[in-house]
Amino acid sequence: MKIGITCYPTYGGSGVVATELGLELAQRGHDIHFISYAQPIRLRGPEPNIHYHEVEVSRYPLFDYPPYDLALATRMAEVAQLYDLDLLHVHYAIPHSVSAMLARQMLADGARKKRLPFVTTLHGTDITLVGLDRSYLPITRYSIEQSDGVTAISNYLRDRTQRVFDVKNKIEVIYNSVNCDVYAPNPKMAEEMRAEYAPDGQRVLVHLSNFRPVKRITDVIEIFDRVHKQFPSRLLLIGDGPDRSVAEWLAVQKGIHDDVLFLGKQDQIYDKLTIADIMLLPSELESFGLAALEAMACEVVPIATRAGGLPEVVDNGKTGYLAEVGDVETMSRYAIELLQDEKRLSQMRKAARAAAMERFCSTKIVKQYEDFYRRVLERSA
Ligand code: GMT
Repeated sequence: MKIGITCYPTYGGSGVVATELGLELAQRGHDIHFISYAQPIRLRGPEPNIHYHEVEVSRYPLFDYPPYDLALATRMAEVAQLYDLDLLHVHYAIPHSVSAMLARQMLADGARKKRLPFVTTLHGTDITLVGLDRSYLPITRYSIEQSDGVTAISNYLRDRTQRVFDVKNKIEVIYNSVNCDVYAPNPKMAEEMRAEYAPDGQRVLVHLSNFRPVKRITDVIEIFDRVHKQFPSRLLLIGDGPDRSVAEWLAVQKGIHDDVLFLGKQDQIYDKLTIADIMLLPSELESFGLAALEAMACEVVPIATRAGGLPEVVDNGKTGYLAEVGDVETMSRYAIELLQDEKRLSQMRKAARAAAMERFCSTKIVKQYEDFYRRVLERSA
């Protein structure tokens, strides 16, 4: 198949999922065309069957708000025509789904009457936060209903979209995935990383996010502070965003700043995961929690909240731990008990990786998308 993929190319789970899916599809012989305003960060150099088409957004002085969605729609239609795409797959509804809808219409009404069905994958905040804004809700609902196929990354997100948006079309759940060959324990890499980040044999906890309020970064610091009192340990904070300074301030207040390493945005995270024991993800809400899955694949045990889709990813007590949002005492207790019990820690690490491989490996999930695309193409023929 010839597939156009649009996503947010910067740091964020939806862009990562879209890019990894594109790479996996390309390896399986499909022709993949990424269409976005910048090259997706996880696109590692030239790859067979992968193409990238940049969307230029005009900065004309009249435009206080440059119309990216229109430039994207135009580029989608051009690329689809030029490379004879079979379908578009857009990740994150706003505004990608609306642009795809316009591109489909332009081509259908054009001289060559080309068909261009599009699939929308919902990732979370496009529904739970942004989509509920009154200025976006009606058009988001409309573009979802107009999609030739809709998927959501968890049952939680599917149910919430149906309930809150009251969309009429079927939403299929296809879980997020992880490349289990890249995200895997790696003793050689671990040695290098340990020398850099935990040279004195400290325990390593890790957190990965965009540091937005929904991630509750101060809870991460609170939990680490309690663990740090019990064990020599380090906290690796990967990512950046609006709550970084409040986290830095709290770490200084608690006198643990030297052991809290702010690594900023990183193109690669699997290397850092090789030395971590525990991933902390105390989010207010996660529609899926890709960070927890990436950790599990690397044999890092997630301690997360019982929020949104996280219980579909983490099996409490088997592949990680779940607690109520804001319950830093319970999450700290889980971390301390686990680090005190090497046997239990080792069992849980293995169980976490086994679950990642069994349920979420990209080689399995990519087949679900291929099957879904085929059904969409058949339906819209
Ligand atoms: O978490 C964010 O704010 C970023 C957002 C995104 O678009 O990257 O993440 C959402 O999509 C990820 C990939 O599907 C999911 O793993 C995250 O759980 C989801 N975030 C939320 O639901 C808050």
